Amino acid sequence: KGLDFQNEKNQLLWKLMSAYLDSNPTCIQRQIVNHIEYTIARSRFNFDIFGAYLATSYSVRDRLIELWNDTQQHYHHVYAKQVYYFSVEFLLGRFLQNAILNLNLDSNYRDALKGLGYTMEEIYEQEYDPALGNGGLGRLAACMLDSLSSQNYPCWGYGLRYNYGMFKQEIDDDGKQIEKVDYWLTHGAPWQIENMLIQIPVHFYGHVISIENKRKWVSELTVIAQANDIFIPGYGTDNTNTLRLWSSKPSTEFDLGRFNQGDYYSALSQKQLSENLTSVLYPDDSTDEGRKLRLQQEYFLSSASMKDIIRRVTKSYKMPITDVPKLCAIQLNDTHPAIAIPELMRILIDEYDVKWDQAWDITTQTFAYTNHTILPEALEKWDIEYFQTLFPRHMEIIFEINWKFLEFVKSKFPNDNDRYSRMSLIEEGFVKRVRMSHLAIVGSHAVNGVAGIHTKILESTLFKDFYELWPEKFLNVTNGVTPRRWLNQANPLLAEAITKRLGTSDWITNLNLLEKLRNFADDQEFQTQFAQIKMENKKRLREYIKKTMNIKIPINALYDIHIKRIHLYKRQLLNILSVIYRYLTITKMKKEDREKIVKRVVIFAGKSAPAYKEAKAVVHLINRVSYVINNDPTIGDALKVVFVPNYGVSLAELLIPAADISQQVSTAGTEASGTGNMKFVLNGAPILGTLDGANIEIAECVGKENMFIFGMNVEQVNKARIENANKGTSHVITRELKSVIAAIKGGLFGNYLDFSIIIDPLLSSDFFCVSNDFDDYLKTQEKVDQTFMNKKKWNKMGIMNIAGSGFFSIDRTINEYAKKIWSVSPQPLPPMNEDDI
Ligand code: T68
Repeated sequence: KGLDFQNEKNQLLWKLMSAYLDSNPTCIQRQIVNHIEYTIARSRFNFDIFGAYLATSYSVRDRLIELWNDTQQHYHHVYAKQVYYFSVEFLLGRFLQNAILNLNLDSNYRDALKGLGYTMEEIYEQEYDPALGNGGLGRLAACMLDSLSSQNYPCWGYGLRYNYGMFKQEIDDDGKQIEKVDYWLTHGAPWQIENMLIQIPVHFYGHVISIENKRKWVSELTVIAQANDIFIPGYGTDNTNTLRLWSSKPSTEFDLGRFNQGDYYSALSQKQLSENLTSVLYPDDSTDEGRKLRLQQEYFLSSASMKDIIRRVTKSYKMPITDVPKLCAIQLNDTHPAIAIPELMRILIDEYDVKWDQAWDITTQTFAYTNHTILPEALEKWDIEYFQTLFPRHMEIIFEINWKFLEFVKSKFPNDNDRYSRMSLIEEGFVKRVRMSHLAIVGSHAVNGVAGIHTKILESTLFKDFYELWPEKFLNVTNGVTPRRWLNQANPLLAEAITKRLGTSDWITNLNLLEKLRNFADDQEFQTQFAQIKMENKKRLREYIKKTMNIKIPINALYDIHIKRIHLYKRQLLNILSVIYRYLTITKMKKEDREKIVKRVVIFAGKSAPAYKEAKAVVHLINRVSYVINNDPTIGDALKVVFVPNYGVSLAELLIPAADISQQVSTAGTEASGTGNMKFVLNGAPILGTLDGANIEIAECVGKENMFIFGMNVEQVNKARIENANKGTSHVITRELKSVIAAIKGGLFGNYLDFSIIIDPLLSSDFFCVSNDFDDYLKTQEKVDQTFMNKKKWNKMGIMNIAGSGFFSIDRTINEYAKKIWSVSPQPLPPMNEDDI
């Protein structure tokens, strides 16, 4: 677009490029082989499968670069308002297959590679799955990027390029989790392009001076933010957006301070620190360990991204800085990048001479904040002293924001001192701390929760004061997942069957079309097909488990899958205790009765934070139980327990399509939304779960009769917690639970002391109400078995789950953000006019 095709040189360049990017298999082979030789410098006559994978990736990347250039030029041309998604985590999963499917080049590449002696599947398996995120929040960010591109929204993801992703989880001989470093870059990173033109200085430490009535930050340490770009293709569109990940590099400039004082070695060690800034992702899901480097990482991301955006607005678009809100919508993925708020204020006021009030309007119109958790331990707070040392000017700005904010609160709620101290951005106490969530709320024009119940809890408890002040700021945007990866890619057999039934593959971008499957829920033929596909997926999983863990699991069993981060609130403990109960029951059965029961394979996967003792004990217990049960010859195939190590996106793609049911059993009121739940439903696996997070909305969409709901609701949990704390749990503990605890205490699974940290609390205050929900959980498990025996009913339930999952498409989520928060619209690339060429 905008190219002068009368110009001979342009014509030539165009022809060269078109010839290069032709999609017939011979052309693709030529591209691949050329990359073997000229990009990875191997002989084209001697390339192994890893080389083939790398070269294939480079050839796909060439196409993305092409589309990306066109897309950026187009956005620029129409002065598009862009979405900026700031997140310390992007859990992308493997890239190659997704890119090929989105570009609709599957069969072309399949044929090309076949000619070169490889299958697509083995090439895909070569790719290392980079773990640049902890869990739900990071994976949500990746789903959002897929949808933004697929729906032609102009956007940038901004994040950090960690050298070490999430640790690699291994299980030792005793069943304990051990952590191994994950230096993922050694496996090749063909998707990243280090853009040497984009290097942005980010400053730390120092002090603030006044010059002519203006404040100026004189920093002491400068670190360079190096851009690494990953191009994000959309499904069935040419629009290609960017994920820009910053990595840290020492700057070559010498900072003032230490160098000037001649303290060469200490200054140099400061520089080395800056090289380590983006070294490691902190492996904490829903806890804030308050580690110091983390705050530096957060600022590094926020400052570099903010400066990059302002450069784009003022230098590329050549628009005044006051136009930032017209051109940019910045979404904060939790509070981790909330320091971008004072950073924008600082740039506006100190560097562009904008007056405070106008700067504040610009800032609040630009930012919006998504909260992902109500767990108090996950709410970020930073010691003022440390904050002040690192960012003296930002601290001043935060105090000023706070002062003006509290004046405003006072005008609305006179004489309410308790309220002022509750709402202040600064927590008073033995150590004063900055409350990042308050900063994010005050500095944003929109605050959202990620599921209906979660938003209600935010409004009525955690952020009640803010909701009373600004009810119009709060809204709910229920999470979603991308059907591209989580159905079309992960479950190709089911995807194909759906396309056949509906007579169209449009459901991939319009998931509500799945509703039409309700008409086939009773259809014998479709039910059989559904069951066969599930069986194939189970075989695929069974082979993986055999190959990687040498555990044999039966195929004609109910696959019951519980996969997510290990956390007390997610209650893997509840599950494993009920598994023990099932085991004890089976051992007491007569042989002939044993053969009649529904066989169960209970599968767990998930990582515990390395320092989270209770979660580690849960992993240990699951593995000990698994060893005992799987090696008990009297049990046979009636029950198997598998803990699959090193959970991640690729494993999820293998596990989810093979599930008969999924476990979503968090204590009501603790899981903000959950997104795994949606992926299982989309693949036709009913939920065994509580009325928590998005499970509630899933029940509305698929029908309660198509789920297995159990346990207390939020109100009941709140009451039970008080009772448990006051009286202990002896009044709710059942005979069944007692027998389970007795077995653990008796040493059936090893030394009780290994597990007392998680079992003892069940007998006292039991904060997560495992004892309170245990009985109903067992009864509901019983119902699962009963229903499974009725194949017709079971298959119908599965199909009804798929049919009701349309609402949980991330495309619906993104459209809500776009309309209600960002005010952005799709900007599809205009079709190329052949006459121009
Ligand atoms: C998850 N949060 C929610 N946090 O737990 C989940 N926290 O219910 C929700 O579906 C999902 O977000 C998406 O909205 C997280 O994943 C973290 O990963 C995290 C990381 C660092 C510090 C705190």
